[in-house]
Formats: sequence, structure tokens, C-alpha cells
Amino acid sequence: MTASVTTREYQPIPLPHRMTHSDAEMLARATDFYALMQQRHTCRFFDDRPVGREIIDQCLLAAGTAPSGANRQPWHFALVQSPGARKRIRSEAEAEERAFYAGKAGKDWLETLAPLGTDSDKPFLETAAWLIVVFAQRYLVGDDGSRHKNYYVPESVGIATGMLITALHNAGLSCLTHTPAPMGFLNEICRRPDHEKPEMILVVGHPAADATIPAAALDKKTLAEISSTV
Ligand code: IYR
Repeated sequence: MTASVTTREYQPIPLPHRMTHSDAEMLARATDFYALMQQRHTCRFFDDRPVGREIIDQCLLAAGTAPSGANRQPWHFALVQSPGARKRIRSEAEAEERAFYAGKAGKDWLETLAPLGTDSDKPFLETAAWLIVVFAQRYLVGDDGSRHKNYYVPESVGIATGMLITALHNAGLSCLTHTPAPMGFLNEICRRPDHEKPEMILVVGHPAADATIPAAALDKKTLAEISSTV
């Protein structure tokens, strides 16, 4: 929970792991990676097949290589496996979601969500192999209790979470980004300190045999829509 704050001298070392692919190899690799990412689909239906902790750990290590403001790595990934904790998370999350879908979200938001077919039932919080709760560390607490500001926290945690989702997909796992709001109850259940803000729950595991996705989820913007050149 705490960490020592050390100041290190600037000490450059030669760039490690320099890539030396030809242009043709780079294009082939980029194309292959796009094909892999086209096969990622947010999944809301999981079965209870277990997933080894060592697979999850490798994915977390990959996420931990993310760039971050001043290299402060202001993220924490809390793994929840215990049935008791998961039951509590489900019951708290479903209570929030019932209020959300009953009208708290507002008409516009609920209309926008309609093509996704989501509702307040979240059985996957108990069935999927793992829940990974992503926390953002607003500041770093030194061993002596001193507080040190972190930088670009939402950006850093967003990048690391994107890399985690990518790593999980690459490993062959399905994932759902779940964001009950508000999520304050997660600090207590995951035993995380108050200065850590729960950002989302990643539900991770194997898809159910009859899992479906909303057809609308396949609509991705074109390259022309998501990019421009000046
Ligand atoms: N958190 C709710 C609602 C929800 C909101 C958005 I934005 C989504 O893309 C999907 C769902 C839920 O999990 O059902």
C-alpha cells in the first residue's frame, strides 16, 4: 500500500530491445495485429471454467509496462476470486444498476444503451473466473505516510488498462469492462485505501457456450472517421 519515494539521478543507458524489422515486416506485423484485435469482442456471458492465476499474472505484468506520468505507475489491480467478496460486489453493483436502469441514467443515456441490450442483472460478477478491479492512485504514500502527487493519473491508468485488455485477449480470454456507478464500495471489499479511486471492474474468463454479442458492437468507425492528416 505504501512505497518508498526514491529520487534517482538521470542516468542514460542505450535503448534496449531495438526493433530492426524491414518496412515489409512492419506492415505484415501491423496487419496481423489488427486482425487479432478485430477478434476482440466485449463479452457479457461467461461460464465458470477456471483460469490459472499465472496467465492473469503475465497479463498484469504486460499492463505494468505501460507508460505513465513521471513513471509513477499510478495503478493497482485487485484480483477478486473469493465467492464471498464476489457475492458482495454483485449485490452492491446490481443495486446501483437497478437505480441506473430505473431512470437515474436519464432517457438519452438509456436510449443510447438500448442496442447493447444491457440490464441490471450482472450474474457474470459471480460466474466469470476472475474480477480485476482497476484502481487509480491519486497520490503515492511514502513509508513515512507522506503524500506525493501523481501525474496524468486517468491517462496513465487508461493506457495500462487498455494494455491489460489487449493482453487478456491475446492470451485467449474474454473480458468485459464493467462500470457500476458509484463504485466506492469496491475500496472496502478489495481492502484498498481511500486515496485509490476504483475506475472499473474487468470481468475476465471464458465465454459461455451460448454467449452472444449485440450486432451493433461490430460497428466500428472507419479509418477516415477516426484519423486525419495535416
Ligand atoms: N454501467 C451500466 C450501464 C452501462 C453504461 C455504458 I456507457 C455501457 O457501455 C454499458 C453499460 C452497466 O454495466 O449495465
